[in-house]
Amino acid sequence: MSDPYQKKSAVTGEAYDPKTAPRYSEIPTFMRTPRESRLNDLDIAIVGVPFDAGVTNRPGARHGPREIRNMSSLTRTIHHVTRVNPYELCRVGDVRFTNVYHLDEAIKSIEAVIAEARRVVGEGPTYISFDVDSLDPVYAPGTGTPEIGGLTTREAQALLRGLRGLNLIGGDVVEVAPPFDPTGNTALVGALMMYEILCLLAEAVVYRKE
Ligand SMILES: [Mn+2]
Repeated sequence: MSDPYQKKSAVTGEAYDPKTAPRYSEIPTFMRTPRESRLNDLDIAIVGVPFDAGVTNRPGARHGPREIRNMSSLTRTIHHVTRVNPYELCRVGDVRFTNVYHLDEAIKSIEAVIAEARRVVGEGPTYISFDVDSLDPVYAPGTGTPEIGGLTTREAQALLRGLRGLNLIGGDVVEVAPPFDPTGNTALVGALMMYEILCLLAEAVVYRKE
């Protein structure tokens, strides 16, 4: 079996094999995917939006994408629970953010939250936005608006994994603010939540093609 992570740039055809280099080397990209300059030929584009002008008090999340790129080198190719390999299913790239950003703007049991989310979106095209401040600050202190009594990382993983099979078209992770994240743990958590969403998206892309 060929190495599913062995890739060429979908845009330029340039050979790219992140596995040949140590994780801490090379220029960091999201999940060590090829860095692309345009969306053509990609199934899933990962985009970092360095923006925090809309926060109520403490800016800093503009540094988030770069730090998440760094921490995301820890993610694996194959999801250890679902066995999904998004890079085998889809062409994934880290695409430069160039557009102007337009700002717009309960704890039941996790099962109930999942059921309600699935009921609301049904079969329709669905976008997942994951705010890292939904997590308790013990897991994610590096954010502009920490709130105690938040979700655990385990609950958040269960929640995201409960969204398998939806008609997903995109997703994001917001509010990772490195200036308030001295251990780097929030960036790590952000990277791993991004990877959960990437796996969900990859399956949705394949489902729509079939
Ligand atoms: Mn928030």
